[in-house]
Amino acid sequence: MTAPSNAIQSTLVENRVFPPSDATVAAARVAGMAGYEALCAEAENDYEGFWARLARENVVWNKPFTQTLDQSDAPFFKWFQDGELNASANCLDKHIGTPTENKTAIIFEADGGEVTKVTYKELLAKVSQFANVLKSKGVQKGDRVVLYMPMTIEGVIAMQACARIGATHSVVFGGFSSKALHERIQDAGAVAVVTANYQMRGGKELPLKSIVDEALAMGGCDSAKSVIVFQRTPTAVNMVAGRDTFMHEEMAAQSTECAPEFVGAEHPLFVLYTSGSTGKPKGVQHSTGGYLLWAKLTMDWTFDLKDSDVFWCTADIGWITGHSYVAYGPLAAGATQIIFEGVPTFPKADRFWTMIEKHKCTIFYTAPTAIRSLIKAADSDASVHPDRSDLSSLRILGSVGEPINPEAWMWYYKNVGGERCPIVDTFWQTETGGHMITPLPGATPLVPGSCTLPLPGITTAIVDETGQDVPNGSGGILVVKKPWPSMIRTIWGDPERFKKSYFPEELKGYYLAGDGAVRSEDRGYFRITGRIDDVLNVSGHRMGTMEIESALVAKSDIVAEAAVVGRPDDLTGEAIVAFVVLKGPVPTGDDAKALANELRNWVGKEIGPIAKPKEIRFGENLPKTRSGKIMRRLLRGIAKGETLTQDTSTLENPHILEQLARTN
Ligand code: 6R9
Repeated sequence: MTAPSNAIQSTLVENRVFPPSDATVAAARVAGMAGYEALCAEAENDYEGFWARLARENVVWNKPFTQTLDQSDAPFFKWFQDGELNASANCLDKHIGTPTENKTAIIFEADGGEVTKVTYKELLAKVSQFANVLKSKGVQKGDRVVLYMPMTIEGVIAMQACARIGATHSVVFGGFSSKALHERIQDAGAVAVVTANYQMRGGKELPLKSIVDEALAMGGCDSAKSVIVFQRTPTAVNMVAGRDTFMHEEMAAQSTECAPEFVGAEHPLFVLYTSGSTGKPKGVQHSTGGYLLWAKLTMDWTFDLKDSDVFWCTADIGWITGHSYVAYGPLAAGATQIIFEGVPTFPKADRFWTMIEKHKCTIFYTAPTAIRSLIKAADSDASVHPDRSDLSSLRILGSVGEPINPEAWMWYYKNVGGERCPIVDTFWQTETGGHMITPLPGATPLVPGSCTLPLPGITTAIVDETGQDVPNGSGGILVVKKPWPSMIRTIWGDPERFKKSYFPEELKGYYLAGDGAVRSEDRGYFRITGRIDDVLNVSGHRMGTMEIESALVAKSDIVAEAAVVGRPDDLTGEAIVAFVVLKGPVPTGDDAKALANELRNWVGKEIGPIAKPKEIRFGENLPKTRSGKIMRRLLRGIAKGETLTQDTSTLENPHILEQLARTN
């Protein structure tokens, strides 16, 4: 842990407060601060009773639980342990026989603009068919299935089908490389892989199946016996006899009924890999009961979901936001949701705005990085400005993935929300399963750039390195003091790493989020100041610096050593800067450019395009302490273009700094 840095800096300090309108408060599920405070008080007075009540009211249990929280093996907390349920039954079967059964569950808009809709009843039939396909392949309760899918209804069907038979899914984002995919298939010990022949992105057909073939050919994936391929485009792909089959052919042969497999509340619903501070990605394991409770309840609380809403979360199912607020939360809450394939800038940078108008979206949830790029696009081309679309259907806006700077917040508020829609700036993580700190649209007065206050029952706090609370106004380490139902259960196959990463001894058993934060002196509102570990946030995607460093040094024919740091970036939040020591001489001019390009592409192949460094600098060495530690603090300064005024007294090789700064 290092001292929190103020990673995202803003030129505009916005002190205005935007309280919800009286009408919004009157119509809200959690009405006004009094409503919020009443829930907080309930949690404070009887923590377990509070969660037990919510779990009974929001989750359908096949067998009710009798014990709410088991702390006997902390930090391996267990929630609702003797209860039994099925996540897919909670998202689909629950609505059958109610008016929701014929409601549109998903409005899917493809990259090319084609729209497909499914009702809850139709979705249940498809999920059941695919669940039967998985069973026919021998997939059993507790088995892991890796999904490498595009953003389509079929992606959600595959996730729900796994849940239906009690298999644990592990979705790998379609932008990851074959090597990253291989590592995840192997770590999870997956018995099957579900993929598509291609995915469509910005009018281009990008391969998925051939990447699965490459990953499986790397060896050590013997557990993976079948590959099921969704035919997204007509283009043919190589199919391995006896291993690969087409999703539509398999589904056509199966019944539309499949009884859900009931599992214990702690049964792993999914493992989702995310970047940590070491080179190896962590398989974040989530439960079924506690996770589902929070996915459903935060739909109601944070988004104030009503039956008439059309909800749109733009996240990909490859990330946690796409798990909680595409694949599970909206369905568990009976919402109509939009899913989109492609990018916000194709065919033009007004895709979001035209889709909101066309589908009469009421709740829109996206990432600051998307907003910033659309601001830029609208500034240079008035025809893609949100004012060209009718956005009057919107009533609530959301933000997730990284701190939203006040300028972007104000633009979003004015130009998208018409100064009418509250913005819920939701702070949370892969590990937290769902929202942690966020305004409630009908309660919390908003302050741009602040995620405001924790949800009821969520005990976030800011502490120093010894776990002592710091006063408001002082920055510190963000922790969660008490366990909560949707928290990470363990790191798949590595319980020791789980304990060390999230419950370090010096923090008194608190959950360490890995972010720095500060609370405002007047309201006690939280503002996240950025990661305090070696994790970068590039366009809302988490990337471990060590992961990128490992990829660079894996190019062992030319690279001797590498250090990766983040630098603030107006568009992507943070940008990746790599300092590289080559085995040969330090290159200059065109040689340096060519080598930098080669290394960038190499990293793209090793991890995925999102991990490509924006800038690569070469030096004959890296700044190191006398004990040989790389001084990243200094590298961060150089990456930002700061003049070298920092303390370099512990540095073994101070001249190296000038060299690295000069290549600027
Ligand atoms: C949901 C998600 C988690 C990290 C987290 C923090 C950053 C997410 C944020 C935010 C400030 C917000 N983060 N939401 N920072 N304000 N509203 O993004 O999960 O991919 O695991 O990233 O993202 O740094 O620690 P994940």
